[in-house]
Amino acid sequence: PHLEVLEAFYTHSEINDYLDTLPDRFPKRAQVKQFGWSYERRPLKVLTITNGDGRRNKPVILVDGTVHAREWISPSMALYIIQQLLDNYVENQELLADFDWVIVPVVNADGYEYTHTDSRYWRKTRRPTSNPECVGTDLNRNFGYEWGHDEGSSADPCEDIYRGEQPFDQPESQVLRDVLLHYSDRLTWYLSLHSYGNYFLLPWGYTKDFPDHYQDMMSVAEAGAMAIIHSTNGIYTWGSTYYVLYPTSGDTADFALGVANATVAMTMELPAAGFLGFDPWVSHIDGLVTESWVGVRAMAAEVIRRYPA
Ligand code: 0X9
Ligand code: ZN
Repeated sequence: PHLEVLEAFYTHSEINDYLDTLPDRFPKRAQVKQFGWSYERRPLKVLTITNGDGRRNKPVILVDGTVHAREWISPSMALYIIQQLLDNYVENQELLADFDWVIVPVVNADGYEYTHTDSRYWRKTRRPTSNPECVGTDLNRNFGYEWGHDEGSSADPCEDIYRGEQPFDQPESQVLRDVLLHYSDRLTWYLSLHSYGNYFLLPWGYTKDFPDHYQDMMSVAEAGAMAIIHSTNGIYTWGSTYYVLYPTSGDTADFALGVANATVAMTMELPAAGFLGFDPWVSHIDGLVTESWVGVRAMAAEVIRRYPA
């Protein structure tokens, strides 16, 4: 069945069921692979979208969602991107001519499920820690590039930015690591969907130094921000995570750039909505995802223009 992305928020199993329908509906263009399981044994699925021309090993745009459980607009946005590329292909075919898209709508499956059933503002995973009082690790502090700095992460299992005992000691971060490394020989753009704040955040998170090619990444972010500013009511800020937001160490974007060889690595903080910012109403989804798509599409076009296959 088709998922009405604008009409509801969906659970992890509903999203997985939907992903599984796509290869049947788009046999030449959609492929679903399972890269592993969450701690509570939920299957973690990865969707690959191509234009079906049969050309192999095109450069890749890799998008993930729901690294943080409570950020519900993130999976909705991942699903909206999927539908733009599959159902609205005619309008977006230039985004798939020379690039393949790889989409992981829900990374933190257990945490996301927990926000539906128990605790709406849960952020971390659901794996127990060394402290019997406190559950869960922040996947966005658990990645193995410059992991473990006290600036930008916490060693305390009760904190929301708990980094884990070891890098990649969570099955979900292992899965995303494996996906990133699987495509690391052709990873042009890594985009991690979070909320909230209207930011395009670039590495590094762990240091105030800037990476090589920072200006090129800034140009991509600027293209997204300008497109949104010009054609919607939105407004975005872009720059290094360390300066624009706060220091983070062991996050996915730093790993994508530092280890997985991404040309451009970015965290997109989608807009706030609802009571605490993480909890848009269903009626907000349409405006949020259509505005955000303007930015994502413009950045994809800029990536394709700057880094032609
Ligand atoms: O703190 C985080 O993990 C992210 N913000 S959130 O409010 N969604 O929790 C920001 C991480 C940004 N890091 C990099 N872009 N390197
Ligand atoms: Zn987040």
